Amino acid sequence: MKKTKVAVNDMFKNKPPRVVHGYWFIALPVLLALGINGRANAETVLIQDDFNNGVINTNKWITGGSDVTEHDGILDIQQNVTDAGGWAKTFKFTSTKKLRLEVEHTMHPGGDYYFPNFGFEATDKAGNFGVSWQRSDNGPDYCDNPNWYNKVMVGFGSCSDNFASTLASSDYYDRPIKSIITYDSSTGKVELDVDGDGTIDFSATAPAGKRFPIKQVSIGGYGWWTGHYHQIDSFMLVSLDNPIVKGTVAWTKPPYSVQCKNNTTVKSVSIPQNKKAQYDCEKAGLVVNSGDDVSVTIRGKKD
Ligand SMILES: [Ca+2]
Ligand SMILES: [Ca+2]
Repeated sequence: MKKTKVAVNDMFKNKPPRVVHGYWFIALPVLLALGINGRANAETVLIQDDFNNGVINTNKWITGGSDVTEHDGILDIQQNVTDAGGWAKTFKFTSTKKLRLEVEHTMHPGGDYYFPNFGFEATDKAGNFGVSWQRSDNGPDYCDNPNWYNKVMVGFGSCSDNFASTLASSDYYDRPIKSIITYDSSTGKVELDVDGDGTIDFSATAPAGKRFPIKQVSIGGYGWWTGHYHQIDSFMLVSLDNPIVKGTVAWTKPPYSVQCKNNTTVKSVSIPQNKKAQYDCEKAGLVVNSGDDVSVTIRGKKD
């Protein structure tokens, strides 16, 4: 904290610009100490693992079934026992409204009934959905829609809320692929870039009423009987939620304001004297996009 001269020309817009001596400002570290969210990069890594040390990181993963092991740089989810195969899921993380999953993986079917997938568990179970590379000879597994046989699909929990791509699931088996899945619970849109080339290959939209933040991701390698596996070479789950640019401040030494800043713009929010008050940088006119580096600074008068 340092003493400084601060121009307060736009702090109180109905007053002429002026320079006031004896003001001080509190920047980010103090804000954090006060429990106010100050600076945030919008891309927050929630879970990342390369599976390169031969030991399942039990701070990140919950696993079970026969069998799940980490070896040779991969998480190896095998289906070695009928209906009791391996499974893995992340620990629950701070729920995110918007996310991107980047995963390098290999899917191997042990037969004609195989359902490798990534499952996204929402804060309300109505919002759960999955991205699947399924192939099955059992009609109900593709909702008895012949056009959906052996298709990469996004499913929101019932046949009426399933969406099939034109991509043949089996085209992606038995070779390493990179899949990038993004989800925005505000729009419900799921996008799949199945070869990681930056071009979206398929998208689907969750129906209204099924759009909730996501709190956990699972990896499935299920299939009928045995012999299937789903191997994960790398896994990175990123939250794309916008920076938090609102909060509450309470000061007894007026006047004070909150200054919100991104790379190009500064906006100030004045706070009523002797009151605990909320500030919201976006309402003050700061445009905050995903990926922006935003800082919040509180200005007040020294004794
Ligand atoms: Ca690896
Ligand atoms: Ca693509």
